[in-house]
Amino acid sequence: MTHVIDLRSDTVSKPSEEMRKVMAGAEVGDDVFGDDPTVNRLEAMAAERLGKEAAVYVPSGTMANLLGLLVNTRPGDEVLLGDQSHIFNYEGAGSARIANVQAHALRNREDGTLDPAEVRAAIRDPNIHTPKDALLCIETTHNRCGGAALPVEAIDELAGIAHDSGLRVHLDGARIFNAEVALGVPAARLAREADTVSFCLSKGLGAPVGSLLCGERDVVAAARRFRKMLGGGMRQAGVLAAAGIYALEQNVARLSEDHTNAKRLADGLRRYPAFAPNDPQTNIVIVDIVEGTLEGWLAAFQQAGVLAVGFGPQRMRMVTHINITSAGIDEALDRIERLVGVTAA
Ligand code: TLP
Repeated sequence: MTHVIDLRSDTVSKPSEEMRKVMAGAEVGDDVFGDDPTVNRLEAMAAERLGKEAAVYVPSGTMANLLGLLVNTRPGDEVLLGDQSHIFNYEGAGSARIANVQAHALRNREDGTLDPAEVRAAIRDPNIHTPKDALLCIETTHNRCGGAALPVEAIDELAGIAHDSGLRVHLDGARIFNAEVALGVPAARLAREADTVSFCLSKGLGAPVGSLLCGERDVVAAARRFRKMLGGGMRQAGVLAAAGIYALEQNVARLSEDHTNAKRLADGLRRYPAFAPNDPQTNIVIVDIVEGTLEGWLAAFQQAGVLAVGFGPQRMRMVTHINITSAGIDEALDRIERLVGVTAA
C-alpha cells in the first residue's frame, strides 16, 4: 500500500524523534501542586511569547477557549462571536452548557474579520430587559475562513469597540503562530488588545497535546480553578509540556514551509475544473467542489491515499503540517491527477 498523505488537519502530525527524546528526559513534579518545573517553564515562556502576565497549560484548545469564556463572563451574559468561529461551531456548545452564556453570532467576513459596524450595532444598551454583553471573541488564524490571518489593525479595531463598551476580548489564537509567520507580526503584538488569548501546541507546532490560555495574573489564577473543576489539572504533565517547549523553540519559523506547501497544493488543484480552492494565506486549503460530489471525491481521495475532510456541503478542507513535505504535496497532486480523469462525474 502506498503511504497515506494525511491532510485532514495539522492536528494529525506526530512528534519527531527529537521531540520524544526531550519528553522522555523532562524533569517533572505535580502540576496541580504547581511544582512541575517543566510546566512552569512552558507557562512562563507562553506568557512571554503572547505578551501577557501569566499562562495556564491545558489539555486542548477547546478547554482553553472554554476557560476564556468562564473567566471573562458570568452566567447569563451574552458573548459576541463570529458565525464561522470554532467556539460557535465546534466546541459542543460548551459556551451554553458549561459557561451558561448566550452566544450572539455575527457574520464573519471572508477574511475572518467581523464588520465593526455590526459589532457596534450588536452591543446592547444596558436595560432591564437585555442580556449583558460581556465578551467579544475573535479568531486568528481563522479556520473556517481558510486559515485567514486577521490584520492586526482589524483585531485592534474590534477590540477597541468592545473595550469602549465595557466588554472584554478573548482571542482564539489556536494557530496564532501561523498568523505571526504569515504576517511577520509577533504573536504578542497580534494579541496586545486581547484580555485573554488561547493557542495550541498540537496543531502546526507539532506537539502531541496541549494548549495555553494567557492573560492577566489574577485572570489566569481564576482559569486555573476552572481547569481543576473541569478535570484538566494534570499531574506529571511536564512530560507533555516538554514537547510544547520544544515546539515553541524549534517549530515556529518552519511554519512558512507549511504555508508554501498549502499554496502549492491549492495551485495544483486549481488546474482542474472540478475544484475551486481558496488562495491560502497560511496552512489551510478550502476546496469548493464544482463537479461531482463531496462524498465521491473524499472517498476517491481516500482510496488513493490522500486524506481530507468535509467542511460543509460541497466543500473539503486540506491542511498542511510538519509531516508533509513539498514532495508529499506533489505526490498527492499526482494521485489526484490520476483520479480526475476517472472520478469527475
Ligand atoms: N480545530 C480542529 C477541529 O476541531 C475542526 C481542526 O482540525 O482544525 N480553535 C480553533 C480555531 C481550532 O481550529 C481548533 C481545533 C480549536 C480551537 C480546538 O482545539 P482542540 O482540538 O485542541 O480542542
